Parts: sequence; structure tokens; C-alpha cells
Amino acid sequence: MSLFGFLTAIGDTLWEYGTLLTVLFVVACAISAYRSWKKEQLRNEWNAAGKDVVVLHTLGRGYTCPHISPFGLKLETYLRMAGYKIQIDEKAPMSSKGKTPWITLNGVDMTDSQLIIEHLSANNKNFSSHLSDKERAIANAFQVMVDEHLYWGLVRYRYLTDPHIRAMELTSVYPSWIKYMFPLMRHMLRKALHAQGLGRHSDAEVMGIMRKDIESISTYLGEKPFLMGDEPCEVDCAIFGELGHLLWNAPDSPYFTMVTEEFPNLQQYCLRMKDKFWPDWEEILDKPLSKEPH
Ligand SMILES: N[C@@H](CCC(=O)N[C@@H](CS)C(=O)NCC(=O)O)C(=O)O
Repeated sequence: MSLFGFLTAIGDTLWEYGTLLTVLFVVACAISAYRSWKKEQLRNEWNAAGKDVVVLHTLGRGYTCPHISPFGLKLETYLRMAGYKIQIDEKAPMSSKGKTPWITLNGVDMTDSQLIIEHLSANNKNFSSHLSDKERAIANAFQVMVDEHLYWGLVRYRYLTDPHIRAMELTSVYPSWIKYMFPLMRHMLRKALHAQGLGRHSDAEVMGIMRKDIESISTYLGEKPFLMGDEPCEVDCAIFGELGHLLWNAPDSPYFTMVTEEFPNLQQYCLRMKDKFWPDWEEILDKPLSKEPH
């Protein structure tokens, strides 16, 4: 090849790469502009909710429980207890911390169900002020036990024990393509459970650990209508979030049997919370096949 031919070939190649890079750059800019526009649209939608209306960003409703996340059930129960008007948003379920649920209230975003409840409780929506310091310490210990411990046993049951994640199919609506993400989802959850610790035990050991948590709640609840006495308070939202999921979102699980047969005061408790705060429970459940079937 002559020098001229060689230089022309290099020029052509650079031109092609240049064209390709330009196209990629334009596409990236277009995607970024679309995302910003979409974000702004959503923000306008949330701001239009009105003063003091809580926009609750969450995963969709389920077939058997209004929230497919226990933290969603916990947080909405608190918002209902506190008498907030609520607008559900399913378009942006994940917070800036990569977790769900979260809220927007009067244009301000807040993340983490517990931090949100504590923040709102500090502003006149406090249902634990009658508790003694000792009782508050007990309530705190129970909240941490269910949110940070019992929850992981539930995750393990729902997403890892059964490779087909049938519990998800039986309780929630999701687009069919999500099925192709199951292996990745299970891989990530297995890693998370390993780091948390419960992932290192056998199924039988985990069941024993879960039983202890469940039994502790049952024992402390005893004959009382709510965990801390005659009236429900913040900790009941956390307990109801997790136990409600064992009762309504873990079909055929040993935990369902524990709640309904071994510790029936917990089932009664969940029904009491449901009757008090969720009179529209059946109405708002998603109906099977009402969206895209899987
Ligand atoms: N501490 C958080 C926990 C929320 C949480 O773990 N939510 C799960 C869904 S049930 C989640 O977003 N998982 C996604 C992830 O961990 O990447 C809260 O109380 O809001």
C-alpha cells in the first residue's frame, strides 16, 4: 500500500470512529435530557399533591397485602395512624439511598421508614409519649428486632428458599420480564444475606432463629390488644409490617403456620391492626391478572 493509501485508510477509520462517537454522544445527551425532563415531570406531579399531603413512593400493591414491601406496610400504617392524606406513587419507588419506601412531603424528600416515622413523630404525631423510658426502650428493641432481623428471615424465605420465588407470583403483580432478573436478584440477595449473617445458617437454624423472634413478640404481646398496651403506637407499625407479611405475603411458609397456629395471638393482633387502620384493605388490593400476566 502506498503512503497515500495508508493515510487515507487511517483517515477513513478515524472518520468512522468519530461518526460513531458523535452518534453515541448525541444518544447519551438525549437519554440524559429525557431523564431530567421525566424527573421534572414527576417532581411537578408530587408538588401538585397539595400542602401536607404525603406522597408515598413505594412498590406496587399486591394481591394479598396492600404493600409488597413490609416497610411500605409499616410506613403507610403509621401515616394512616397519624391521619395524613396520602398519595401513592409507584413510578419512583426507590429513594436516593436505593431503598423503598420513601416520601415527599411539602416538596421535601425523606428516606427510610423509621427515620421518617421518627421525624413525623417529633412534629406532633407522636403516639408513644405516654410510654415510660423503660417501655420506650423495649419498643425500640422490638422495632430493631423486626426491621433488622426478622425481615431478613422473611427475605430468605421469599426469595432464596424457593428457586422459582413462587411467593412473589402468588402475592404480587410484576411484568413478565422480571422473571429473567430472578437469578441476578437471588445472587444479590444471597450476598446481602451472607453479609447480614442469616445467610450462613441452615434452613432449620434460620427457622429456629425466626421462631424465637416471633415467640418473643407473642409473649410480650400476651393478651394486650397492642404491643405496648391498649392503644397502638409507632412500634406497632413496624411489628404489623413484618408480621403482616408473614401472614399475608408468605403463603405456605412455616412462618405463616407459626403466626396462625403456634402463636395465634399474633394473627388476632394483625387482624386488629388491619381493621383499625386498613378498612379499605380488600378494595385496594391488586387483583390477579389486572395488569400484565406473568
Ligand atoms: N431501613 C429501610 C429498609 C428498606 C428496605 O430494605 N427496603 C427493601 C425492600 S423491602 C429495599 O428497598 N431493598 C432494595 C435493596 O436493598 O437494594 C427502611 O426502613 O425503609
